[in-house]
Amino acid sequence: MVKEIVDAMAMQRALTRITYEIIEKNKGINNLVIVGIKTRGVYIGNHIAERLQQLESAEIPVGQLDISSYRDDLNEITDKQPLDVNVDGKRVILVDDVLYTGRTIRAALDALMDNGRPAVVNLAVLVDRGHRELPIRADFVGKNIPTSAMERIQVNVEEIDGRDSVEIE
Ligand code: 3GP
Ligand code: 5GP
Ligand code: MG
Repeated sequence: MVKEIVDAMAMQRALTRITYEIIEKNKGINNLVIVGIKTRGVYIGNHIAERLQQLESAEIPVGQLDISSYRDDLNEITDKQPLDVNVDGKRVILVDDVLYTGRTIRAALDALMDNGRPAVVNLAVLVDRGHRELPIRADFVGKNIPTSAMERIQVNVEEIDGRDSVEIE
């Protein structure tokens, strides 16, 4: 059974709220860089960058981070460049679609640190579904969705899935 819990409108509002929170916490947008974790984190990061542009009239760089070679539970070896943006000395907003065990974020932090020394790293996620296995939390959360381990959250983004929504199955 699939149930839609966040529709396009609610997703837009959540991302707009997160954008305001980012501006408030960083006292502006000076030195900000968004780093989206592939795949859907990148699209969510782009949405936030668009809002920042509308609200603050400034272009924020959006990088893409591929953490596959940094995971502790998968042994994927790639020779691809994991990060395509400069984070040295920047205020980094790391963006992912779903936060679950926290292992992806742990890997993402490793990948970031291998590519420079960010001044600050904050985490923004569209959905926090609980079940953390590491001491990691998000600074900006679109929606907290308590789940059982058997449930799956499906995040749909317009660019890949043809619509913006969050479903639980
Ligand atoms: P994403 O790369 O766009 O984030 O992990 C590969 C894809 O499978 C992810 O897409 C994610 O959205 C989706 N997915 C759904 N449920 C799970 C899950 O329980 N674990 C992981 N790792 N991915 C899941
Ligand atoms: P973690 O590493 O925190 O366990 O999981 C985070 C990553 O796994 C996210 O990037 C996300 O893509 C994926 N993930 C884990 N659980 C889910 C889920 O229920 N739904 C979706 N869409 N992605 C998930
Ligand atoms: Mg993801």
